Formats: sequence, C-alpha cells, structure tokens
Amino acid sequence: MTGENLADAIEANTNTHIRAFVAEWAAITLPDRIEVVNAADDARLIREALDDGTLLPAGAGRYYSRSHVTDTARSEERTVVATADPADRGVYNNWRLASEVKHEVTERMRGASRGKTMYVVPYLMSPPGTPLEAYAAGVELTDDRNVVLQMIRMARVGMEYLSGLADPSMFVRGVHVTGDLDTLGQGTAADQRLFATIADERTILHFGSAYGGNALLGKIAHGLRLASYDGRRSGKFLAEQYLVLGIVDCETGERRHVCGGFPSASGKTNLAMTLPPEALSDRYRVEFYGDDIAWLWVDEQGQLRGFNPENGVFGVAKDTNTATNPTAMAAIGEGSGAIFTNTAYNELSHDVWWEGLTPEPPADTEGWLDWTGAPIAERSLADTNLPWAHPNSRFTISLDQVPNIAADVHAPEGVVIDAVIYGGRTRDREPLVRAITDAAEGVYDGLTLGAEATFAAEGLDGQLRYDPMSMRPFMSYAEGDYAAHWLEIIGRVTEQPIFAHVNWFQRDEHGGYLWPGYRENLRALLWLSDYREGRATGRRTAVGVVPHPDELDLTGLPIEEARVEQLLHIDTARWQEEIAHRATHLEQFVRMPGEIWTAHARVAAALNEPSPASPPGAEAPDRQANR
Ligand code: OXD
Ligand code: MN
Repeated sequence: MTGENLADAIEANTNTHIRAFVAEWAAITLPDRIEVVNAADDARLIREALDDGTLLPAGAGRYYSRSHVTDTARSEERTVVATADPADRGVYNNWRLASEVKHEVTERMRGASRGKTMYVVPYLMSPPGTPLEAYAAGVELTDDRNVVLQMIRMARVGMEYLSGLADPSMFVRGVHVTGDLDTLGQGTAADQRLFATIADERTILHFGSAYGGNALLGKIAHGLRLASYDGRRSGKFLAEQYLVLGIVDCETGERRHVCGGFPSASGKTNLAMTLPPEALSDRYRVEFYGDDIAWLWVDEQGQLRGFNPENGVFGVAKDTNTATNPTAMAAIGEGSGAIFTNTAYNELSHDVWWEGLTPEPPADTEGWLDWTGAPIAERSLADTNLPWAHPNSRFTISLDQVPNIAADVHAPEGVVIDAVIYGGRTRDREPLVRAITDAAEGVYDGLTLGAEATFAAEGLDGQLRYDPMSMRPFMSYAEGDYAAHWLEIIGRVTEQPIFAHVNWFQRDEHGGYLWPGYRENLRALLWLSDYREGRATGRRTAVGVVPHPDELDLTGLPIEEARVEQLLHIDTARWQEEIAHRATHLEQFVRMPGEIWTAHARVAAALNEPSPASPPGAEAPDRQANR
C-alpha cells in the first residue's frame, strides 16, 4: 500500500490521528485495499456479501451467515487484559504486561490481511451527546466484511460520529485481524488466537476469530472491558453487562427504569425485551432500552443515570420463540435486516430454524442444512440427535427494529435508574425477589451473584459459579478496586436506587419450575416499585425484604397460595451454607473494601438471629439508611 493509495482511500474528513492509526496498522497487516465505512454503505456491502456467498438470503431483507466451525463463541481463555501496571491483575481478567502482549499480537497480525480489504469502521458506543461521549468514540479496523455489517447494526457507525471529538486523538484504537482459521490450532497448546485489550493505552488487538463476541470490538472489548477500565480511571462511570428496561404505569403515568445483571443463560435478553403479563397489559407498558450493556454515572443532581451504549441486539437464537420472547420474534421479522449466524438454514426456502423456535424441527427436511452446512436429510442414524443450530447461534438487529423500543433510547441524558437488580439461576434458596435497601449490601449482592453449577457428580450441586455483577468475563482490573469504584460511584447518589435480587428458576420437589417466568416476571418488578414507593411494606428477612404474598399483583395468574409462599420462603440453613461459600469467594480478591466485608458480616449475623428477625414490615434503622 503506497502513501498515495492510502490518502485516496481515507476520506478527507478523517482526522490526522485516525489517518496515522490506519497507516500504522496497514503497514503491519498489509491489506490489498482500505475502505472507510459509513452506515449508509450497508446495502452495498450486503450486495457484495450476497454476491460472493459470505451471506445467504434469509427471506424478505434478512440474511444468513455461517462461521468457521471452530469459531463459534467467545474464547475466555484466549482473552487478556494488558496494562503497564501489575496492580491491575485480577482473579478473572487474565492480566498480562502490555509490552509483551502487544508485541505477541502484532507479530501474529503481520501480513495477515494480505489479499483482503481493511475496513475502517468509525463508531460511537453511546447515543450522541452524552456526558460520556469522550469515552465512546472508536475506530475498528477489520478485515472481515461480515464484521462490518454486524458493527453497522450494533453501533452508531460513520465518520460523522467522530467529527466533533473534543480531543481528536481520543478514540479507542481497535484492530481485528481474522487470520487463517484453518491453521490457528484452536483449543490446542499451539493456539495462535489472542484477544487483547491494552486497557491503559485504549487499544484493542484481536487476532484469530471472526465470531461476533471476539470480532465486534465496539461491543464487549470496548463497551465493557475498556469502558469499565476508563470508568474507574476517570472516576466518572461504571460500564456493566446489564439490561435496561422501563416500566410505565399507564394509569398513574409513573415511569421507572430498571437495570441489572444476569449471568449467561439466566434469561437477560428475554427479560430486557419482556412485555407485561397478558392480564396487566392494559395497565402497564414495558419499554426496551438494551439487553446487554449499560453505562452508569451520577449526574449533577446526584441521580444515577444510565444508557445503553449499543445500537443493536446480538441475541442468542436458541429457545427464542413467540412465547419466550415475542418482542425478539417481531424484531427479526420481514424487512428487519437481521443477520442470523449459525442457525440451521433451508437453501430452498431460505428459512432459518433453531432449537426451541418450534417444539419440533421442520418435519420436511428437504433443503435443510445444519449450522455447519451439512444436509439434515443425509445425516447418519448416529447423528440424528445432533442439534440443527449451534447452541450459540445468534441474530443481529439494530435497536430500531424492536417494537417496544423506548422513545428516549437515544436521549443524551440517559434515564434515571430506579432499581438495580441481579438475577441468577438458583433451584432453591433464592426467593422470587428480595429487595436490598442498603447500597453497600446491594453492591455485595452483585459481587456474590452467580448461577448454579450442575456438577452433581463432583458434589457441587447447588453451589454457585460466581459471576460478580455478571462481569466475570469482562473484568478489566482487580476485583477489590472494582468494588471500591462501585461504592464510590453509588456513594455520590443522593436518591439511591433500590437494589434487588430476583430468581425465576426455583424448582419443586419434582424438578418443575415453581414460577411460570417470562412475562410473569414483571410482577416481581412491580412489587419492587411498590416497595420503593412505600406502597408495599414487605417482610424483612436476614437477606433483604421479600413481598407479603398478598402484595404481589397476581391478577390473572392461576397460582396456589402455598406455591407463592414457597417462592418467597427464606431457607436459613441453605443460606448459611451459601454464606460460607461467599466468604471463600470474596477472600480471593485483593483490596476488597471493608464495607463489603461489613455487609457480608451483617447478613451472616442476621442469619444466625432467631427468626423472624423482626415483625413483618419493621426495618432496623441501619437497613433504612441509604448507605
Ligand atoms: C456475550 C454477548 O457473549 O453478549 O455476553 O454476546
Ligand atoms: Mn453479553
């Protein structure tokens, strides 16, 4: 690539810092061409992809793509956070020294884009004009057109989003090079893949994958890992793997915003996109803001505010259907521009299918190919039980396709956050909902979030795989410092959001779910609003306030009283076991603040008190305090 070609390829409105960044990496990766992308290029890029077969038509303005069979998910063990400061080493962030990692990835990227186009994707991970905009600007260089198409759906893409930068050199520098996926030795000792966030240099270097979670650098690497690092370094904000939704009471006009973290496979996208229960749908409206990431800060009035930095949804297809997530089904409908990845595909009808879309796969297998491209009709008997779609198959759509999108989803001021919820997947112990009024105890609850391991054979059944704040794979610095930063941010808030823990997954003695889940989950969040506003008093327990059974609005839900009581029961003995596990979990982390240990000790002591700890509705003064 000559200097002249480069100058031609990069439009005049790129700033000199962007040009220098592109030139530096083009000289390393050696692409044949360079192309600067804008969201308006989507139709042309789609046409090119259909022409060369990297996308296939999926009916009425929708598209299908298949990834390399070894490249279907995020690779946590190959993902590192690197800085110059060893104090950034945490338990989960695979910390490494920046100088070493940069060198290693750069060597792997050398000449690896030969024969390809380097797309320059300028983007913003924020609605334009937010107070955090300076941390949201990025430029991703990628050698994969499908990555560009997905970025256009997931972020605000175009040079215009970067033209007004207060500091034109302040953008995240992201380089994505796919590499030869046939020769990377995925999963072996010689694995060449390396996904590095050089956090203190605001640089992301990902080599060896074209899968969304590894290759859409705006989403996880910038939107979560780097933003969470920036949030602490600047002292200004939090970046969390949280959903954001709004609940509107159409009778009173009350509008509440909830954000929260859920470990994967705990129903976060379904909850984010939920609708009210059928019987309450005249009264309430649920508004969608985001299903995966929230950036949170405290405004000048002392209110906790948040927005979804993404502009789209990269949702797991498996089990998405008209009952579990009617919103997603509508959003991926005709004309949506959806891109499906690694679902099953019918090469004749151009339909897509995944496990759970319908109870049974299509009866007529003619034309159906599984996610690897193999014809279903030709499967051997031994393969008949293999899934048609990859379990991590995905749909990618932009936010504006979601039918109940909130009108203010792009508002630069974000929304005031009224509640922060955590939800794991727990078969007994965790009640349907418990409210936590003390902020440090809320942060402690987030740090001890987890989903149940199912290692019955190892004797671990019922024990959690902890996933603090649902950030375990995205932590960018030491967990104790992360907890301190949370306490610092939440300590600035004058009107605290309420914290809560929810659990939709309790089982009865036969293994069946006690709670119907899905749209009915809103009933727990409505109680939370009632409790916060003083319309419900709840019952104080050692681990928070649970609803009195008659405080849950169960209109139109046939459910026995005994079952509701079971859903709200606190099993002290099981909780005491959990407290011991939590202590071991928290002890791993350096510099865990004293306030977190105090919250832990308070809950542990309350569990040892004779029960009930106090008459229903009564609150010990320390629990009424905002902090
Ligand atoms: C994830 C995602 O991997 O959101 O968490 O895609
Ligand atoms: Mn996620």
